[in-house]
Order: sequence, then C-alpha cells, then structure tokens
Amino acid sequence: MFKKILIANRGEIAVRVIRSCRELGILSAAVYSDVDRAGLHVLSADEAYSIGAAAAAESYLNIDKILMVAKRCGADAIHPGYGFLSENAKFAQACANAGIKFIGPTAASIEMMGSKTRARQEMEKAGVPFVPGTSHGLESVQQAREVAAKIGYPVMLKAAAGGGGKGMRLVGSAQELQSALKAAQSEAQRAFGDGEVYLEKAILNPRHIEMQVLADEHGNTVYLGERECSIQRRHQKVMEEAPSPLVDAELRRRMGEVAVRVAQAAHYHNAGTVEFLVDPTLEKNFYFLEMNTRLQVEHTVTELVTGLDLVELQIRIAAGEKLPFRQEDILIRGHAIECRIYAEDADNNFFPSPGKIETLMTPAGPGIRLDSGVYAGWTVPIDYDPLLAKLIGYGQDRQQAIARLTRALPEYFVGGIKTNLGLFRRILEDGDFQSGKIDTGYLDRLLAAKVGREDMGVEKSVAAIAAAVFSVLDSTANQTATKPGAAAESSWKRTARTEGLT
Ligand code: MV4
Repeated sequence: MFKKILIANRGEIAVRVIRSCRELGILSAAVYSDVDRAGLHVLSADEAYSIGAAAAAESYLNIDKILMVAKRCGADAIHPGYGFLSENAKFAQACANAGIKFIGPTAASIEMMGSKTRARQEMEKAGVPFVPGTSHGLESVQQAREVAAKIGYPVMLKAAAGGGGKGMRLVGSAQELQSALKAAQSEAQRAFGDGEVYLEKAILNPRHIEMQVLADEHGNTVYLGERECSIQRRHQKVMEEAPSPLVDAELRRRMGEVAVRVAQAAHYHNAGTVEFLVDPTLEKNFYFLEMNTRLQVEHTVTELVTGLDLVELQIRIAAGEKLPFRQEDILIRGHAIECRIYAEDADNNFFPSPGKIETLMTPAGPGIRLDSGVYAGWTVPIDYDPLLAKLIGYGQDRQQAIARLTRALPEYFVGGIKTNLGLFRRILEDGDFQSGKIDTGYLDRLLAAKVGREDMGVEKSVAAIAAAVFSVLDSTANQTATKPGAAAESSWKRTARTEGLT
C-alpha cells in the first residue's frame, strides 16, 4: 500500500480524499495556491506545500510544479480529484514517467475518451448503442447535409474535443446547417485548439443518467448502479440522486452491462462513469454519450446506496489490489439525493458570490452527510469553481431521503456570502420533482415559473405579521413544537431569528 498520497486538488474533494487516506493509514500531502493558504484541505492534510499563484495555470494545473512537490515530499501516488488535471492524459503519463502512481486510468484510456469521435469509433466496434450520427469530424457542409438528411432533423453539432455541453449546437433544419457548422468549428478551435466537429441526431427532452463503474488492474469490472443527473442549469449539475426514479432493475442491468462493455473496450481501470442519454419515450432507449475518466462530484450518492467508499477503492485499485467483490455482491439499498451548495447569487442569474463566510451553521442528524470544503472565517476565493459543499440526504426510500433533506436544509446557514441554498427547498417541494418527472429541461422550467421577487417579499411580510398576530392571540404558541400544524407558524419565527443574524 502507498505510504503517502499527494492530492492535486482543493476544496471539498481534497478533504474527501484526505479522509479516506487517513482511514487507510496513508499520509496525505496537500498542495495550495496563494489564495488557499488557509483552505480547509490545507488544515486537514498531514503536510501542505505551496505551488504558486491563484490562477489555476500557475498552481493546480501546473504539472511540473505538482510533480516536483510530489518527488520532494516522497509521495508514491497522486490523487487528482475531479476537474483540474484529473482528465489530463499528459499528466497521467508524466506521473507514470516519474514513477509516481496516478490514481485513475491510464493516459491511453483518458485519451481515447477525451476525443468524442474516437470514443464513438471504439464503442461502435464494441457494439455499444450510441446516438446515430458521424464518428469522424465533418469534412464539408455537403457531407453534413447528407448525414443530417438521412438521420433526420433536429441534429446536434458537437466538438470532438468538447464534452460537458461546451461547443454544442442544436440545428433544426438544413437551412441553418451551414452557418451553424462554421460557427461550431471556429468556436471549437478557439475553445479547445481543435476545430473537429461531428454530428448526432438530437434527442429532445432527454434524461441524463450515468452509470458508475469500477475496474481493477486484473481484468475485473463491475457497475455500481446509476445516478440521475437531469437537474442541471447550463450544464452545471445542481442535484443528483441514486437510484434514478426512472430506472428499474431490468434497465439497470442492461445499462450496467453496457457500461462494463464500454470500460472493457477502453481497457479501463479505476473508477469511471459512463454517461447515457435516455429518450423520453416509454421504451426508455438509452445511448452512450461519453465516459468521464475520473471520480465525479456526485460519487457520494452511489457510496450511500452501495455502502462502499469509492475513494478507498480507487486507492486500493491503484495499489494493485483486486476488487474485493463481484457483480452479484453489489446491492443497491435505499435512496440518496445530493444538493450542490454553490457560492452564487440565485437572485442575480446565479452569478458567483465569493467572499468571507462570517457565520456557518451546518446540518447533521439521521441520514445526512455533508462533504464541505469551507469553514466560518474562510474567504471563498473568486478564482475557482464556486462549489462550497455537498449536502446529501439518505433514507430507506426516496420519500425519506426527501424528508430528511427538507428537514436538514433549514439547519444550514451560510452568512456573509450568497448561496443557492434557497433553491433546494423549491425543488424538494415541487410536485414534478416529487413524482420523479425530471428531464434535462426540468430546472429551467422551474426557474421560469418562479414568482417575482417583490411578490415573494410581500408574501413573506404578510406571513411574518400573521405569525406575530397569531402568537399573541394564541397563548399556547410557545409550545408549537408538539402541536399539529405548528410547522408553518414556527418556520416564520425561525426565519426571522435566522435573518437577524445577517
Ligand atoms: C445531446 C443532447 C441531445 N441529443 N446529444 C450536453 C452535455 C453533453 N455531455 C451532451 N449534452 C447533450 N447531448 C444529443 N445527440 C442533449 C444534451 C444535453 C444535456 C445532456 C446532459 C445533461 C444536460 C443536458 C442539457 C442540455 C442538453
């Protein structure tokens, strides 16, 4: 087993990796940029090393600096977390060349999945169902027209080097195709330094469902069930759950077996995620979309419903151990829902809202897990992704997971900066969410339907005045906790007390 692992990341995921290191008796080494000197991951690790300026290119993306620190501190492995260098084939290769184990797949697997056209070619060979379209870059408008006419509009233009929704274009008709292709190609060139663009049939109102896989370095590959990831805004996931309300045991097995085939075709090892689009028809046709060759933000919901520690398993796999279970040993039990808590202003188009956290109160209790990267007094820097923490509710079924999150959210208070915490109550109370009617357009619809801010203000004031009047009229109001129907009344008083803190 490794003696020391360097974590090439920051925030909640660095803290998460440190926790598994500690459980395994492995020393952890953090790295930090100038603005992260007092970050929670720095305080949590056994050792910490400065790697440069705030700009990620100078620090968390600087391969040479990170490898230099790893050698200097005697780390025998590097965990890349997610984002930053986690899906950088050059970094994985540089680690291998330096004799330091990269906790993840090989550079070759990362490279194969990094090119979406290359991945489509390989998946076609492996007999994996994927969306109809081209598996090579488009050569001309003429060729694009021919393919689009054959598969039918609308079609989607995508950058081969893209992924996660960047550089994507929906094209409704042949007339739009020429200008859309030109724009997509130059955009891809600018964003990725690679203008290759391919074409797929567009699946309208799809669900985004992904399958977690684990593969050891001895040829064993298993799937750990799916995550429903349809609740997103501008390709940024907001809430994820496992299992998906849409997926039954049979569909899970079919998707899982395809995901394992994808991993095997990529000679994959370590933890990975196979993304699928599921069409909104009753047949629930599913199509391979891409494979993420890293640990994902939302791995937590899979951990809760499988009872496994994915980071521990990543480390064991990288150390050469065999998977300690077979497919038939993996059971999905209960239901988990993750809320991504971002430092952003929900009232101002979800604009990032960094700054100093003046007050912090955190939820706990039955079925609640909080993976956080912040503390009271910490200044959230503007330089990185604004994810502060992940609040995860777990229960024996979806209803209990919802009830626990609904209970825990008002226990959570972040003072001094804006967060999206208020959004989750709206989602949890929404009828469509509660009945599992969610697709990739769900959150945009919910936000479009929102009541104007001014109206909300009036409503709040009226309710607060009403609560005050009732509390005077009803002399038993101070015993509200045990009275039926007391929740609404006391919640206003609680709101008033909480807001008094700001
Ligand atoms: C699609 C699609 C419809 N048809 N491809 C967006 C993220 C990237 N991973 C792929 N994406 C999509 N690809 C075809 N052929 C719709 C999306 C899509 C989407 C996918 C997952 C989660 C949210 C999404 C929101 C809008 C569009």
